Amino acid sequence: MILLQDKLFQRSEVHIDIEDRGFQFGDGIYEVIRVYNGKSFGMAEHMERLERSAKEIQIHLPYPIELLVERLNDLVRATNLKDGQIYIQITRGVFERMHHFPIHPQSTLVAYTKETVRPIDKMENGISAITTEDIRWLRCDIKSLNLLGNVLCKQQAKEANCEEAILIRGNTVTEGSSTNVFIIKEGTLFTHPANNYILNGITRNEIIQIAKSEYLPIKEEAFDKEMLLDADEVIVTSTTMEITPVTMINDHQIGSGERGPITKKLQMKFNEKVEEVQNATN
Ligand code: PSZ
Repeated sequence: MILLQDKLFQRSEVHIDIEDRGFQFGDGIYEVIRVYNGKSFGMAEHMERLERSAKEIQIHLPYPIELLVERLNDLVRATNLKDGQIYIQITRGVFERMHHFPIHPQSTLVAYTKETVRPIDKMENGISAITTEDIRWLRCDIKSLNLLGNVLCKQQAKEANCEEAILIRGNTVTEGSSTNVFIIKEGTLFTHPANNYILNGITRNEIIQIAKSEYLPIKEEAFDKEMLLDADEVIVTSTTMEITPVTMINDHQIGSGERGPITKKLQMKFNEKVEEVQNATN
C-alpha cells in the first residue's frame, strides 16, 4: 500500500509523472519514522522537522499535519507493519521543466512502509567508519531529497568495507553521511551544534535528553578529526541505527576497540524509551 496525497492505493496503481520536480531536481523533502510493535517513535518530532524543512524551501504541505499523522497511522495499519519504518516524501510537484518554482505548485506527497530489524549486532559490537571531506551544500539542516553528497560519501565508505563515512568540513567533524556523530572524552559527550552544517537528528535529541537526565556532561560543540580519533568512545545515531558504537576509524582503533560504558548506558536508556512505545496501548 502507498499513501499518495491523502489516499491509500495499491503500489501498482501509483504512477509518478516524469516531470515531478522530485524526480527532475530532487526538489523536495522527506522523513523516515521508526515503527516499533506497530507504534511510531517520535512522530511529533518528525512532523515538526518535516514542517520546518518544507517552510525553509517554500514547499506547501498538501494538507494539515494532523491529518497527515492520521493518514500515516492508517498506512501502518493497512500494511500491518509491526517493526519497520515509514518513508514520506513531499515534492514541489509536477511542472514543465524549469529551474524556478511553478507559479501555483501542487505538492506531491508519497508515503510507504518497510519492515526493518534493529541492528543488534552492530549496536553491540560496533562498526567501522572512514573520514572524508564533507562535500555537501550549506543547508544540511533541511532534510532535502537532494542526497548526492551523502550518497557519494556513503559509497566511499562502502568501497572501504566500512559502514559509515564521518564527514569533515574544514577541520570540523560535522556528522555522518546518514547519521549524527557523538564522541566521548573523559566522561564528557561532544556533538556538533544543530546549525546549517548538520541535520538535527531526532535520535541526536533523544541522546542529549538522556545525557542531561543522567547527569552526563554534554557539550554541543564542534570538535576536530584529532579529537575524533583520540576519543574514548565514538557513536553514530539515526532512526534506524539507533545508537551504534564506532570502534574503528580509518583503520585506527577507537578507545578499547569495543562498545564503551557510556555508549552502553545511553543504549539502555534509549531502549527503555523504545519499550515504552512498544508497550503503549494506542
Ligand atoms: O535507514 C537509514 O539508514 C536511515 S533512517 C534515517 C537516517 C538513515 N538518517 C537520518 C540522518 C541523516 O540523513 C543525516 C545526514 N544526519 C543525521 C541523521 C539522523 O537523523 P534521525 O536521528 O532523525 O534519523
